[in-house]
Amino acid sequence: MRHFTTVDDIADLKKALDVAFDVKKHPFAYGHLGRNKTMVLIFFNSSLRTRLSTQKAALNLGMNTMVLNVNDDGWQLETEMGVVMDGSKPEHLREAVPVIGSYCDIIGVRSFARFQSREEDYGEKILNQFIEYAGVPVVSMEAATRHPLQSFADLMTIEELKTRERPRVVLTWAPHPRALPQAVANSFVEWMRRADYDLVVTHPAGYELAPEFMQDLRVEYDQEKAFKDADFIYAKNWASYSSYGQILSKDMNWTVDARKMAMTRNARFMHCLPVRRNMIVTDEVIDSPASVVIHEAANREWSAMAVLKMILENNP
Ligand code: AN0
Ligand code: CP
Repeated sequence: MRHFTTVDDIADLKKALDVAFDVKKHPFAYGHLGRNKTMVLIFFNSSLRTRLSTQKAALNLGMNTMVLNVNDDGWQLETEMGVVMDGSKPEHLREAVPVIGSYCDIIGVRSFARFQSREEDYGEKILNQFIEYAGVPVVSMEAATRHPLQSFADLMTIEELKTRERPRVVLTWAPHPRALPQAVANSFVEWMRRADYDLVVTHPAGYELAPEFMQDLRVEYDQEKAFKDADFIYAKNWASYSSYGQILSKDMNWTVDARKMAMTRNARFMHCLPVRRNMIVTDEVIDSPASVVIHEAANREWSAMAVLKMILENNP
């Protein structure tokens, strides 16, 4: 593996999980791998978990880390090719990326969907410029269409907590006051499919995910039906893909509550965080023993460490 941007960069998912559980057990056994190496973490958007867990993972591997919040600390970066740069942005990614690459051995990038154009977001313009011009391995820390470090941690969490071989995993849309990317949901579908779980997706009409992610997966539009027999309820809001970036519903009937959780097979509640309480999920559910959101967030350190370890081993 050189770059990590999707589950497709993982050749053997079972082996990758073994690596993740191994580093979770032995966090400080591989400090030699990153000796005298540096990872730069670039953020175009806010982050709590990704920033801290990825930095911690790099430190566990003996790497030095440098963090740049582009919007607060650096020059504002132009991302469009061929433009006359007479606006507010003094530097182009075309120079910034190879310069950053010259200072480090691995780059982590967080670049959300901007919702200006579906083609631009789904073309992963920013992430692809990093891959093309960095000259070093690039790790997605959530790009416009995917959040693979999150899904990897989600997969670890389900593997640790499942009570049957092929658990029923339900991805449910839930209401949110702002337009959020489809990245977490897209990735979750992609990783759960590779894990061959019994995956059910439920959301209101108009929130269908991109066909390349859904493929032959059927949507259950009745949330209560979807919850029946579920082992895991994975809640997430996303804005519409077809009416790109729009909020079509804030229907609080889709909030995950105790009445709906009671319809499941004693399911665990999952969410990538940050979560809006009493919009996505009620206090009662997120504060109940069924909620595994902290366990799930803690696994972010190990999914990041597994990915960085594999990259260091493959790119000495
Ligand atoms: C982001 C999202 O939905 O993609 C990050 C989640 C990891 N969430 C928010 O911006 C609230
Ligand atoms: N789940 C997640 O990626 O959180 P942050 O946006 O805080 O990094």
